[in-house]
Amino acid sequence: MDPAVDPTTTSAWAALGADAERIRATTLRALFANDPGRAEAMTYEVAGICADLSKNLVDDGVIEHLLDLARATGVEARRDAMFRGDRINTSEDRRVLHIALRIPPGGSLVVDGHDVAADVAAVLESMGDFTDAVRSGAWRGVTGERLTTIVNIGIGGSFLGPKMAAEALRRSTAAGLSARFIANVDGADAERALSGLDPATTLVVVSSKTFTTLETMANAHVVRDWLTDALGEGAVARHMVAVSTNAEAVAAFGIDAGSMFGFWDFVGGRYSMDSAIGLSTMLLIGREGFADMLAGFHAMDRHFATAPLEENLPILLGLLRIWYSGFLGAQSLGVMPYSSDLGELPAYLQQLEMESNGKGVTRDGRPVSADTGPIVWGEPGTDGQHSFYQLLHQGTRLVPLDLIGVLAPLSEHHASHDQLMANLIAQAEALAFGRSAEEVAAAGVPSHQVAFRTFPGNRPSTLLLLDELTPFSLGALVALYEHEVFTQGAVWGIDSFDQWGVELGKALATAVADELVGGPRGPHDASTAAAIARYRAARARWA
Ligand code: G6Q
Repeated sequence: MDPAVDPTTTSAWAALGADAERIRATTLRALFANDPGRAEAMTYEVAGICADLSKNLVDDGVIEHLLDLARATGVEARRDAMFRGDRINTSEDRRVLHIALRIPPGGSLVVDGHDVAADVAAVLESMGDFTDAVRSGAWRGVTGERLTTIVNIGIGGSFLGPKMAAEALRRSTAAGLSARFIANVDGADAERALSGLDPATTLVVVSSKTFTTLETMANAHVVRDWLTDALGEGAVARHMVAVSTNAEAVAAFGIDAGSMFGFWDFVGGRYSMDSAIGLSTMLLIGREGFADMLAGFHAMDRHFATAPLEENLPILLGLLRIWYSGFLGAQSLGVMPYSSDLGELPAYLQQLEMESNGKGVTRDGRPVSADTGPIVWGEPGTDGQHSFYQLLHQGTRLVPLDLIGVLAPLSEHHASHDQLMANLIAQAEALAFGRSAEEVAAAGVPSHQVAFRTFPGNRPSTLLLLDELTPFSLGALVALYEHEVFTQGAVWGIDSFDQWGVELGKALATAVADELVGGPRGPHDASTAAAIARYRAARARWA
């Protein structure tokens, strides 16, 4: 394993420390005033996405030293290792090849003498055939009715991507088809998803890489009972399919091998929405739509793999995150899509960023020496403007933002779209440049209110504008985030592809679950023991 370079020991890190002093002493107003070409020079166009980085708290010196940091920590070599199929997920000894999922038809990626792109193409083909059959009505339910509602059962990486895509690609979805999602082991989730549904027209996709995940298996049994109670045992074969890497467990559950769509351990859960985990997406938007989405992913992959560092958008975005957390004290990253259809994007990115880079040891097992991944949060605009934007404009914390907009309207209400985009653009402007006390006073604000109505500005944001929201642009956008996450992890020298912190939860709950229903009690601290006792007492009233 190549040892990770400690980024804080590099000369680039020292130079950035000095840069931070300079940047703290200046303002975005001054940076723009001193450089009329700033906006143009810092705007990048890749795969239908226009990214304006100019409202970030950086100057040329910062960018130069961030790029030096990327070179010193071997970001490009690590990227190349991923694309080659090296086992860069060292703690799990796995390759990291989600990029193989979107190699165009006819392409190949030979790893250890085996063409993984051919495997991917074969699964895509069977997904496509199944999708065509369901959409044409060649595949029907046991009563002979067409299947029009897809229920995806899955959690984490087997849920967040498909859910986000279903909402984002609403306008690319065939009329008459819809999807619902069950993730949480809370029975209310299943109750809500199944409410009003007709089992005879429902297709259930059980999505689980391992096919052992407690929540998913519990929900799969609930839904199987719901189907078979209404339609008989024969319903499973026509109404349930599986997406998994675990053929044995799928068979044991009672789903036929021919109704299973596979993928591989080189695809991490949070990197799997473009694998067979995207079956619900393909059913909604069709095999051609899914191919367009993969083409969008691939376009960004090629950019990431080949563009020089200084023009490489995912690398630049990743380095900006490191700048804010390492040098300007930012704890979080706000992602604000100005599009209701992208409303699930913050939740999707929370997992992608925080499960990938929320790590405290380097890939060779040493404690990290700088803060790692930011806390990611966000809500669609303009909703957020009427609540937490107060803190963003006038609070004491630095919160860098990604503001995301779609140029083409996503509804027939074009006047609303004008308003939506006006809000996006005006917010970015106000956050960056604020309103000085002089400007506020000059606007006629009474002097006793001037302090309260002054906006300091200097609040950084990145403006991401998609030409339109299509399968292609969604793929490109997600790949952009995947690779900026990669960049951060490479600089910090962490393994962005394991998730031991999440694994712990799976083991813990199993032990406590036994105790709640009367099993042997383990030694616990007084607080935990009291919570268990309280629940057992409550349960005695209804069990
Ligand atoms: C993602 C994580 C995690 C995973 C879920 C579901 O990277 O590994 O979110 O996707 O725990 O796992 P299964 O797909 O195996 O059910």
